Amino acid sequence: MRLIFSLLFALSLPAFAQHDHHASPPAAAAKAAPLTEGTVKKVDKTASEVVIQHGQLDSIGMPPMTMSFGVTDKSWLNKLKAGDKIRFAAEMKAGNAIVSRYELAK
Ligand SMILES: [Cu+2]
Repeated sequence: MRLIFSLLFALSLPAFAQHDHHASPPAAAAKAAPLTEGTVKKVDKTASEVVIQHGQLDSIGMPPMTMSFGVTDKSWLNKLKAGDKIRFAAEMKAGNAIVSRYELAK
């Protein structure tokens, strides 16, 4: 019984976090966000997504992981390729993580 209660309590926390997220300032803040290191793992032009192994992304509250992102500009899908090392900024748009800008890392 106690375990279930703890679980329910833990599950209720993200709801508060999300509420806070809605109140956070939009575009201007995201543009100023520091760039995060990432490695392109896959470019999916059909889905307009790019899979990136990324470092800590404070702008969207994510620890390092490999995941797919949408892109702000679809032409980026033709420029990026698997293996590219990039530095990028991410933001949440309509519930999806998207790359808001990037540059190739040297
Ligand atoms: Cu992630």
